[in-house]
Amino acid sequence: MAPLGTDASVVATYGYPLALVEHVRIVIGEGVIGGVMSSRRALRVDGTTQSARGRLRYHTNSFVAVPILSGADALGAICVTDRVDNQAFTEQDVIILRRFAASAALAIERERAMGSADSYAQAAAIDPLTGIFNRRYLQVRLDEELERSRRHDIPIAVLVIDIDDFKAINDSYGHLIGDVVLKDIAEILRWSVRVFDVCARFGGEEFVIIMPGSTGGSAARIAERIRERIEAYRPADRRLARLHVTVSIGLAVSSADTSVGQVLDRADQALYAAKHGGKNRVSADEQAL
Ligand code: GH3
Ligand code: MG
Ligand code: MG
Repeated sequence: MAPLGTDASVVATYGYPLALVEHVRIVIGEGVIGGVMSSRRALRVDGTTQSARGRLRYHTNSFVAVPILSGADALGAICVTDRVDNQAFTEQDVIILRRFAASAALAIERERAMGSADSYAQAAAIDPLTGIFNRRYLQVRLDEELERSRRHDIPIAVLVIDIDDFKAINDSYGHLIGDVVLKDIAEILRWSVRVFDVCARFGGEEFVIIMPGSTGGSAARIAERIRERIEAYRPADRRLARLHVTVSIGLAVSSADTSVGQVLDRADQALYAAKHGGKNRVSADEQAL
């Protein structure tokens, strides 16, 4: 894990407060702990020999430091000093500490694996440009929500939101500005919905919002609010003062036997009608209202 020259720090102490040492920077390859981590070898000083690794700060001259090893990596080190009977540490003490270190290595590895599993799961669900959910997550989540809506007999409204003439925005202002607009629109969507609604980037310049428990009427009001907010949106950059962004929105509501594909399809048909009707408007599937 820790190549030469990188830092380690003290994360746990026994017998004195962590606050005394948590700021101490341990450079791998330097000093007692850094040396044990880079050499991957335990160090025992019995008090009769002087450490070759530099000045010590302990009360007694006897101490042991053992590396916490995981394969070829040193994850950390366990260091003990001041034996309670004031005797020097023995080889037997080193053996006992190695057992502790082996258990610690397993625990640290497990924590790390769980931490990275979390971030992989997060990365797999989030669109990196806008920070909202991606299409894959949306489809899984919509399936779960439809299942739940059948069990509890509650409706689900779905909005499909497509930026109008986005290609022209890219062509006039460039792709990077296009990306800024996508991020800002995602942000507007996020603060226009309720906490339990799900916003996702469905692809390109198209977004989907799932609204569990929402009827067609209340979803239509939220859709209209989103449309107005985006029409009123002005980018922070003053060079873009003349940039106007609008969206068209299609709305559908699930019924008892609707599949993910069907409800998205109906919202998409409604979106098509909104585009066809002149853009910058909300259009609802006929079953929604
Ligand atoms: P309409 O009003 O009919 O929706 O027209 P439109 O121009 O918005 O639709 P069209 O599908 O013709 O163009 C979508 C554009 O979105 C084309 C594509 O280059 C752009 N686009 C897709 N993904 C991204 C992206 O991640 N960043 C940027 N900047 N542009 C993107
Ligand atoms: Mg578009
Ligand atoms: Mg589109």
